[in-house]
Amino acid sequence: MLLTVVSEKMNQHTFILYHMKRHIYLYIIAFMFAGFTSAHAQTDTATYQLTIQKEMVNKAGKEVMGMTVNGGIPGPTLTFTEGGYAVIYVKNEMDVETSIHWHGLLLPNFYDGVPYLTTPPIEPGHTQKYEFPLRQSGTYWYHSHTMLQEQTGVYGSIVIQPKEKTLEYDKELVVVLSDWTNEKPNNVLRFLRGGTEWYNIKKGTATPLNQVIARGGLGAQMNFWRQRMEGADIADIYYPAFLTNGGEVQEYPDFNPGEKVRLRVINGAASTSFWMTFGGEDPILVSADGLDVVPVVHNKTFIGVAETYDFIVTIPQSGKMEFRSTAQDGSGQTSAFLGKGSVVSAPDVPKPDKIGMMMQMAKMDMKMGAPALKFNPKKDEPYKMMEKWGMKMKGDMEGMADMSKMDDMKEMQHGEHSTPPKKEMGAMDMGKDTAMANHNMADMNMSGAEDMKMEGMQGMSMFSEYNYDYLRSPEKTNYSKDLPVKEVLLNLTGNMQRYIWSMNGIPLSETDKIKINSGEVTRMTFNNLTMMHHPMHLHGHFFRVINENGEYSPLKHTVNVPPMQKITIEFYGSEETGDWFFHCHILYHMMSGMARIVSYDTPRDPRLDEYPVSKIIEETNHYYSFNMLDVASHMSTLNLMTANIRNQFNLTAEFGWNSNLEAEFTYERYLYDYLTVFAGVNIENSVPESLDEMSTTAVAGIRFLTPYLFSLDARIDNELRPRISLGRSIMVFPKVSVFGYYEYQADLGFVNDFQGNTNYSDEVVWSAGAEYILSRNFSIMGSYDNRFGAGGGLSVRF
Ligand SMILES: [Cu+2]
Repeated sequence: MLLTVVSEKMNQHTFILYHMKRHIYLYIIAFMFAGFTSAHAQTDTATYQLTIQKEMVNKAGKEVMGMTVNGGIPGPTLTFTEGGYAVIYVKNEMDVETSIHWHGLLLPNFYDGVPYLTTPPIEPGHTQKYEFPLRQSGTYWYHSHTMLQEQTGVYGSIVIQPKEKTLEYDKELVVVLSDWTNEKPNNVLRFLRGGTEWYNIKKGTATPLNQVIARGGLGAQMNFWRQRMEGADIADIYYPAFLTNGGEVQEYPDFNPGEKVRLRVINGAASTSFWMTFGGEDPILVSADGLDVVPVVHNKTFIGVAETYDFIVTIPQSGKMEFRSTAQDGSGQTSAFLGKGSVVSAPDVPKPDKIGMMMQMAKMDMKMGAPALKFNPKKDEPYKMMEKWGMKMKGDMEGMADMSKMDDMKEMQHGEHSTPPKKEMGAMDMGKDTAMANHNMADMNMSGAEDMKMEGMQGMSMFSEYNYDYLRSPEKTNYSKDLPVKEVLLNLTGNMQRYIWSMNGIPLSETDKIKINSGEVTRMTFNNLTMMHHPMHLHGHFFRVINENGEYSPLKHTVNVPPMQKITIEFYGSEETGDWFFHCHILYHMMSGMARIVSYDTPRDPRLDEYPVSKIIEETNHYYSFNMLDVASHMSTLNLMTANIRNQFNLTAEFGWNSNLEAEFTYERYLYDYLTVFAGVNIENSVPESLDEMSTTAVAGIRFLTPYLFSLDARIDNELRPRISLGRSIMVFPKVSVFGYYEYQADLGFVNDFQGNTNYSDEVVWSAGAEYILSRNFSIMGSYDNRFGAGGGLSVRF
């Protein structure tokens, strides 16, 4: 049967035949319309040819190597008609493998385009044919699903026109939003793994201690540090440009005053979510993730990574309207202008207040720092994890009890509500919400019980501007109550310091598939235990995002889960074959383990025999290297580190110009986020200030990240000498970090005690210093080390 599906001769008619065996009712329909279908199958086929190439492109002031589709970034818009048939040939003219995933389309599993999981990769020089019937209409997109290629340009739009037009408008415009880096995406991920602070400094979103103290946030900062968190976080990566259809600014003068234009907006960014705002008359939001919603006037609208929204806008009588997309962290924006004349500006979106958020969150009853890596990944205990970490809902319930929100809250407790009820942000009071929230954060000065209530409220309302309550399906989307329901709880977990992302404390590489069944409703609850938003995308299905519209909750393919919030989705097991990918659509999170395979547990397609699924799983567990070299007047230090999710290799060498040397190689294994065991070899000069005699010892011990973020190292060497050390670095001013290190080694004389003396000796090493960060790769540093003395020099990160 599967062979029939791939047959070159396949058309819609055979597709229906394929389904006949599975559905009797479909059989009857197919029989009735068989003649009609086959007669039209040929004429409704739209064929496209896409060619992917490596090309030098200049998107942000610098020529860099990008990947283009048919010579462009983004690639061309593929236009189809609902009920038709798509045939797409994708040619890979690059020297590396690639793939194309058709994001949001309901299609046969084999054509979903996730390499090694559902579809063979497109090898260099090869062309792959994709073909599928078009079962839906709306705005969708396509992108490479091979590692980080999407960041370099492999994405484009898909428009499927409905069989019958349901909305009134004059013209259409497709808008693909994206983010652009001049760095190689692999280097971006490497630096994130290395714990770089540069991206936040570069974008002005770092929150150094002096600013935190100036805001009166030291207590909140201590609370965060105690829970091993640095602070609130919105986006990790610095982008020199955000793009609208491939440019920072786009002009579309060919629209006339009064015309109604359907804007089909797609967020094709690798890791950036945007606030969309519109100049002139408020737009009407008409569809979300390709599917119609009850039209609603809605100006400032959030678009998570991989989501799509359609709006109908009216071109102003005089001037050109601005459609602006502001990066969620306020680090940049991109605009399209529709029409001619003077600019009718879109409203500004205030920059989020990270310190304010941190202060507000610190007041809430919640436990942060859930592990991204569980001690025992074989033991999946999501409910225990939810109880232990995150927002303490019970407290919130009590706090809310007399605030006339009880009914909503009860529903929420039962998973009926994804996000807290709130006043919908109208188009008119745009920006006010944020301003008010900031005001509350800064001026909270209440007493006792009232304070507690407010904390509950604010805990809920803090991220309420991200809820989906304005999306209402025109038709009921709920499932029959008679259907069996399978509950799945996924705590979204992550570790910012190491940049590891996972679910339930388990990254993709350490877990099995999530089993789902045909004819069953799967109800998934996402409980975000991290400081970041995660746009979760399920391939091959639409799911209900449960919101205040109950039975009319909207259907989506991607849902954004705000920090420390819960969202419940439901979908019906309607696809009968195969495994589907399910992941956070922030590319760097997906590539760091925040992904799963959702499986109907059907036999694997034999066409994938040569392409083991382990390949795509291993890709999320690569080794990345991060190195540092300090060259100073008193000493030089070299740190080489290479790590995947559980394993790390370190080579450290310190050399003082006064002839002191210490070098060490260790292998280290993460038992969970904060605890590693390690073993290795240490070499140092045995007589101070002389390199004549070196002593080599084997060392073994543990490293532990303590509350308040101190790195503790406790070890013993083969002469049974224990040693303990503690280190910490803090950004105190913008670009300025201070660091300190203390080490104590005791020699209890257990070994080498030939004379019978119980000679006790000890050794203390300490150092302290400061560093001024110049760029991603360079810092100026000065330090004092009790072995090497004082000095200054340059730090290089590479
Ligand atoms: Cu994520």
